[in-house]
Parts: sequence; C-alpha cells; structure tokens
Amino acid sequence: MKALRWIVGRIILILNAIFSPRGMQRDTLEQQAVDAAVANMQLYQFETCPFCVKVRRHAKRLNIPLVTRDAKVAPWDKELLEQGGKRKVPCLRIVENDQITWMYESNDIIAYLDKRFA
Ligand SMILES: N[C@@H](CCC(=O)N[C@@H](CS)C(=O)NCC(=O)O)C(=O)O
Repeated sequence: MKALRWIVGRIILILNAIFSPRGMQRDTLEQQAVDAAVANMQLYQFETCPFCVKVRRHAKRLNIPLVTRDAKVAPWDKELLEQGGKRKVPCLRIVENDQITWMYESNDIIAYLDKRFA
C-alpha cells in the first residue's frame, strides 16, 4: 500500500511537471505588490497530495511566489496541528493585521487566492 501510494505520488509529480501551467503576467509594480502580499502567506502541504498539487498549480497560474511548508516534518507538522487545529492539508496560513487565519480546503484556498490576486 505504501509502495503504491509512492508510485501514484511520483506519477502526480511527473504529470504536474509535464503539464505545468503558465503564469499570468503583470507589470513590475503590480507584481511587486502581489509578491509583498503573498509574503504573509504559507501553504502547509504534502508534496504529492493531489489537493495540494491543485493549489500549487493555481498559485503558479496566478504567478504568486507562495511559500510551501512540508507538513510531514518538524516543526511544521506540530505547528499545523496545534495552531491550525487539525493535521489536514492543504492549509493556507494567512497573516493579516496581526491576525492569523488557518484556511483549510483546497477550493476555499483557491477562491481566496483568486479574490486576492486573479
Ligand atoms: N477536501 C479536502 C481534502 C484534503 C485531504 O483529504 N487531504 C489529505 C491528504 S491528500 C489529508 O490531509 N489527510 C490527512 C492525513 O494524511 O493525515 C481539500 O480539498 O482540501
């Protein structure tokens, strides 16, 4: 079962690399503003989780430099569980006006990113 999961994970990564989406283009100032806004967000994720791949592909499409944190390793695993509330990925950590939001659900994350950056 573990081996099968590993193989499926590799296939997902290979397909993701082959069919990598194109990033949207912005003028320099606009891109700088987007980059600054995204610096307040981190995506807690597993590399081969299909829901995480979906969010990463969307971030690529939006051309946003979203930092990822591997929720399988310390300290991110503990941080996600203790501060986010559950060990589920993807989860977007958003810092806004000194407030931290932990957003679960890939579709909600994508809708949020679209609202901010599309
Ligand atoms: N409906 C969720 C599904 C997310 C999901 O099932 N994630 C799995 C990984 S692919 C997970 O976090 N499972 C918990 C675990 O492996 O501990 C979404 O779209 O984000």
